[in-house]
Amino acid sequence: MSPCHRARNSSQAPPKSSLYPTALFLLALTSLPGQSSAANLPWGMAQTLDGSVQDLAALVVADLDQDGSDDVIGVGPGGLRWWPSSQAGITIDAGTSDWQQLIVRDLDADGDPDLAAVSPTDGLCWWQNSSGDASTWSASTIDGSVVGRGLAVADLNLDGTVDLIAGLGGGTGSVEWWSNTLGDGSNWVRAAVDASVAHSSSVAVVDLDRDGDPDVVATADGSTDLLA
Ligand SMILES: [Ca+2]
Ligand SMILES: [Ca+2]
Ligand SMILES: [Ca+2]
Ligand SMILES: [Ca+2]
Repeated sequence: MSPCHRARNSSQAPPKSSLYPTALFLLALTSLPGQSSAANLPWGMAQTLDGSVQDLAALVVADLDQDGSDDVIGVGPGGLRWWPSSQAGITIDAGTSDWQQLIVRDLDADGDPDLAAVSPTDGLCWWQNSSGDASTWSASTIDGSVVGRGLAVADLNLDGTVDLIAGLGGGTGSVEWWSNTLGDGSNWVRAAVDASVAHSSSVAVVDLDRDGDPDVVATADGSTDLLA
């Protein structure tokens, strides 16, 4: 069992959405749009990339195997998978969890892209691209105690290392971040961005006030405010 998946009691049901298979589609522009309006962009017929995937909660695009072409990576109750261009899906982690959000970034600063995801059940995890070509992965739990819902990545303290920022739900919900103190993903130190934001969900990092440092934008359940 991956360290990113807690032992689940046999009496516990799998995540509800895992009961629903879905498909991964490609919707491609058939020609350059030029001056086309939004209403008449030349979209082709939807092509099924994979018709057998379990419910996907989040998708990202990156050149995961560093072969020069972009790949699709998806996470959901059925696990963590990626689709090299024009190829069948490949499982990175078959462990089931209620994954909500996924990011891709070189978290250990070794030059290849790694992955991190959050789950309300299993917290915050990352997968090290051990071989650099996406053929071998090593999963690690960063913080299994949090009810993870949203996830962003940025060097929040501007020390040159890539950090993770999460929106947390549950009774202790807030916006928190994990400092990648050694820069290689081996040690993460948790701190609050704003502990007063209850039941946070989506988070993003952007220099909103243009003062040269990163700011955090977050949403919270039960609030109509966009927080920064
Ligand atoms: Ca690729
Ligand atoms: Ca890496
Ligand atoms: Ca940092
Ligand atoms: Ca700023």
